[in-house]
Amino acid sequence: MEWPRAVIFDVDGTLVDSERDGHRVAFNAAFADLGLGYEWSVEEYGPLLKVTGGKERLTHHLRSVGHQADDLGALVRDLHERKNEHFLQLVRAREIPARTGVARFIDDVEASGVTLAVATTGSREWVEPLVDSLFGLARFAVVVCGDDVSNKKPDPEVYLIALQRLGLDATQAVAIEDSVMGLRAAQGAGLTCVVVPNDYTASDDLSGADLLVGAFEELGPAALAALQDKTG
Ligand code: XBP
Ligand code: MG
Repeated sequence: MEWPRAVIFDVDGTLVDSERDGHRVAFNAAFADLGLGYEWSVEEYGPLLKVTGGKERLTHHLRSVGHQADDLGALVRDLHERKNEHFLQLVRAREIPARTGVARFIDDVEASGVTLAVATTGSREWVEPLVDSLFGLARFAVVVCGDDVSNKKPDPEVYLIALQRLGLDATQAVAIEDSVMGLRAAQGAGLTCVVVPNDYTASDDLSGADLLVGAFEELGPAALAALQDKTG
């Protein structure tokens, strides 16, 4: 397959259905560990996803509720470490599922000789075990995480690093995303971007996507190749 040379996958909401019953549950368990009395419902967590990065999301929430702390940064780091440990327990218990159809799509893309990569805001400490348990980490030539960037999505930095490590320019790869923040990051890096929305992101303004599909079952190597003609 001549084009694309690589497909770069987002993680949360794209490779995995990880937010509603995963990160959100883990954040709530971390709040409970410290007896803070906060609990994010399924409904209120959706808008919070517009703040990318777990630590940034915690900081945003604590400031928005006027939480008084001597050292807010230390509290956020403690909560986020606890959250990631709770999330890793869910990963080990295989409670975080792959999105429907994505494993087959990965198989088909890989069988076409296309290089696989990951570009996520998530923390490496859980990204690697989760991707390994569901798909096999070694299949991904490059894995760039939130730890590796100064600016998280919608900043394009994570995708620019992925392209640099792949040794490709933006015209040679395609990004697969679930959200408007991810779409902006990918297109900000000059990438063609396919969006497969989910329950939390279906209401995002995804009109700028180079291809918008309702499910991974609608996506295959041929659909990707056809994008080259469209985007030139
Ligand atoms: C989604 C995010 C992440 C996760 C939580 O990442 O914004 O912050 O919600 O993970 P993406 P961390 O869609 O780019 O994969 O707490 O590890 O940040
Ligand atoms: Mg995502």
